[in-house]
Amino acid sequence: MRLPIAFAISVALTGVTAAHEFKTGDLVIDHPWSRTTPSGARTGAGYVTVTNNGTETDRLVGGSAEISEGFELHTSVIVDSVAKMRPLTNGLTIPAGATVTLEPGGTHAMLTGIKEPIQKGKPFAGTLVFERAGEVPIEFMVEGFGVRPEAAADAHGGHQP
Ligand SMILES: [Cu+2]
Repeated sequence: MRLPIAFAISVALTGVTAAHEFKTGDLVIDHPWSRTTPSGARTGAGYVTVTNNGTETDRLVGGSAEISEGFELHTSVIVDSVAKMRPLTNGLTIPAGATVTLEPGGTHAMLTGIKEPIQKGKPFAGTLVFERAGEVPIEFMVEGFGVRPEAAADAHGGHQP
C-alpha cells in the first residue's frame, strides 16, 4: 500500500506551495520568506522566487515590508574571500521565460530598520514592486535560522545598514 501514501504526501506538498504563491500578469511569485533575527538586530532579509512567463523582460525594482522601515535589493559578492553586499541600484532583471531566485548568500531584499525581531511562525505582509507589473502585495513566511545549511555561509551577521 505504498502508492496511496505517496499520493497523499504529494497532494499535501502541492497544497502548501499553492497556498503561498502570488500571481500578477505574467509573473509568478513563489514562497516569499524571511528568517528569524536575534533580539536587537536592526536588519533582516527577504527571499523569494519570481518566474516571468511573459514575453517581455520585467525588473524587480523595490518593495516594502510591514515590519521594517526600509527595503533594499542587495547582491552578495565575494571580495578576497570575504562576502560583501552591494546595492542593486538598477533593480533585478527578470528576463522573459526565466526564474530568478533571491536566496541566502546571493541576491536578497535587505529589510532595514526592523521594528521588532522577526520570529519564526509569524508571517508579515509586504509588497514587491516591478517595473512592468507594478506593486504586488505578498506575505513573507518566517523560517528558523537553521532551516537551510547554506545559511551559515551568508554574510548577514556582519552587514551594517
Ligand atoms: Cu544585504
